[in-house]
Amino acid sequence: MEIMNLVVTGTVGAGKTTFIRSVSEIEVVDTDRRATDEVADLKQNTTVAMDFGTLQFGEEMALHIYGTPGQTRFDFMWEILIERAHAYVLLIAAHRPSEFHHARRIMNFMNRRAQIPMIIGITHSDCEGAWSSEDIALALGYQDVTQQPPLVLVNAAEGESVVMALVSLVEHYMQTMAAATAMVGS
Ligand SMILES: Nc1nc2c(ncn2[C@@H]2O[C@H](COP(=O)(O)OP(=O)(O)O)[C@@H](O)[C@H]2O)c(=O)[nH]1
Ligand SMILES: [Mg+2]
Repeated sequence: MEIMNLVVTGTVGAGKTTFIRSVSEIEVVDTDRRATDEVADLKQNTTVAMDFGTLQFGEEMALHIYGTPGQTRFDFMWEILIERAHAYVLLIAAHRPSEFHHARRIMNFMNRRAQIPMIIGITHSDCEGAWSSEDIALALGYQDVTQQPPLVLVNAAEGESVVMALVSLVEHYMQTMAAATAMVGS
C-alpha cells in the first residue's frame, strides 16, 4: 500500500477543515478551538494545530490529508507539514477578495519550502460576490494561463466535490512525476 501525503492549505475560513471532514474515513482529529482573536469576526472556531484525515484511493493507495492552520502565527506547522508532503492544494474563498493577498503569501511560503505539485481549489464560488477563476488567477499573479497551476472549483462541504478535487491533485502529481522521469530519461 502506497501512502500519499497531501496538504490542504489556505486562508482562515476557506474550507480546509470542512474539506477533510467531508471525505475522511477516520474520525477527524479535532484541533478546532473557539476563536478569540481577529478570526472570531469570521467564524466561531478555528484550527490551532492541524486537521488530519485519511481516504482510501483505489486498491493501491491511501491518502493522508493534513490541513494547516490558517493564521501566520502557526506557520511553524506549515513548515512541518509541507516538507513531508507529496503535493498540496491551496484553498481560496472566491467571495473574499481581501484575502487573496494572504493566500498568495501562503502559496509563496509553501513553494519556497517544497518544490512539489500544487493545485488551486476555489471554494465559495456559490456565494454572493464570488470572483471568477480567471480573475482569481490574475490576483494570485498568474498573468499567463500556460504557467498557472490547475484551478478547480470545489465546495468543501460536498464529499463528491472534494473527491473530484483530490483526483485532480493526484493526477497533477502523477503527470508532473511522469514528465520529470521523461526528462531524466531523454
Ligand atoms: N457556501 C459554501 N460554503 C463553504 C464552501 N466551502 C466551505 N464552506 C463553508 O465555509 C465554512 C468555513 O470552513 P472551515 O472548514 O472551518 O474553514 P478553514 O478555516 O479553512 O478550516 C464552513 O461553514 C464550510 O461549510 C463552499 O464552497 N460554499
Ligand atoms: Mg480549520
